[in-house]
Amino acid sequence: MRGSFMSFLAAVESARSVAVFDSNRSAVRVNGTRMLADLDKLATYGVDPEGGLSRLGFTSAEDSARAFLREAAGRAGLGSTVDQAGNLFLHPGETLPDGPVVLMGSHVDTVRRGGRFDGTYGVVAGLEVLRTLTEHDLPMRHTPVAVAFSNEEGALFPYPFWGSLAVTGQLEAPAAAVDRTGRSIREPLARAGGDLDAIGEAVWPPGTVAAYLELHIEQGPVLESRGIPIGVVTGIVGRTIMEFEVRGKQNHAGTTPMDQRRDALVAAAKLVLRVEALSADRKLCAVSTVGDLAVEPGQANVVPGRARLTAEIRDLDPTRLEVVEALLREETARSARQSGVDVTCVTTMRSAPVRTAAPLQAAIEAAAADLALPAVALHSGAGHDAQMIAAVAPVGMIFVPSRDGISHAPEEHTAPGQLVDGANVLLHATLRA
Ligand code: HGY
Ligand code: MN
Ligand code: MN
Repeated sequence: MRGSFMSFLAAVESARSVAVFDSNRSAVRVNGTRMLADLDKLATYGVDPEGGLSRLGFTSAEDSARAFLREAAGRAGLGSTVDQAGNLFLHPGETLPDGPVVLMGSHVDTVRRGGRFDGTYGVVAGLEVLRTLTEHDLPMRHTPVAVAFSNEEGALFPYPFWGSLAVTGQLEAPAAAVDRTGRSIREPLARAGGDLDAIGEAVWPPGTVAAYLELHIEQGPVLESRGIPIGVVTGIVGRTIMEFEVRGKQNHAGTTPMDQRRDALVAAAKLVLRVEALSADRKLCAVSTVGDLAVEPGQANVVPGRARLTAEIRDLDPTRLEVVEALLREETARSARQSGVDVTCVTTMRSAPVRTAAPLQAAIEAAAADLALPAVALHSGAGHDAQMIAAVAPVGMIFVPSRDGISHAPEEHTAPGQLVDGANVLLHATLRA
């Protein structure tokens, strides 16, 4: 009798402690003021006099931003580690745990004249969640770790997703990596704390990451136009980048008859329109862009002899990307023959579309519901480190609205309250991961 009364008391006590534990967990919130102050501070690194931030990967501006993150982590009693690929990890304790970990993060490098939230928000929110979990001493199944992946944008060293490719063993020929002027990545990587000769050691052993959660601004118009604060990302588009070089014949602009020209820029201009038509008119892929074009020698009185341009295509369907890439090569070769120019084409990047993990989508939805924040499922038209990590671990992504759908531009903006809401969803999704 006494035994059963004691076990009844024990059951009551245990139910009560579970209830207290659960209410502690569900009541916990990030320190929004602290996180927003970190974002403000980070917006001071890489200010471009022409507007926005030019905090390109592997530059001193990015080094300063990363130093600030390490200091902020240190002030919170957290440790920091840089791996051979230049990825920065912030973690409880002195050393990076072996795993399994729940990883939260993104990148702090920007495009030229980019915004202050793309990538940086996910890293700062990851740090804030880590600080919150530590302060409240909330037990977790897996150790939480925040990460700033190196060179996600690839704006200076044109190897986008450098850091996330390295940790997943997908980085090809890193030793040959150079910027557009031919300068090796070796020294800038070393300055960031990496080591080109040992970069293979950055690869994560299987099972290291139990879950990867990336919080990011949407960078598009869906959430704002629907008035919904949280996006649950279901998939991320794949992307193919091709670099074309068009060689014509440099000649005098006054004396060369129009029917005797081999104008590299005119041929390149036709290619620009062909790339646009792939998605805009022919609907063969979701979007297609020429984002870079250089003309040589670039003088008003010279028929251009050489033009270089990029073509970037994106879609959720890998087969469509393959078909469009092959078609663009074939049609460009045919058109070059007709125009009397030579065209070479190199595909410099292919990233596969990915689906996010259903259990993490569910964790994000449940976290938003607990916080009474409406959420909607959507896919990402932008690329993210999550896409690379999906090769080795389950990934989940949370979006918050972008004002006017603008990103990769100085006007990029998300309201402070929406930033804090997103961070709280990250916190509660992490607690469920
Ligand atoms: O270009 C992208 O989609 C990413 O922002 N790097
Ligand atoms: Mn970006
Ligand atoms: Mn980004």
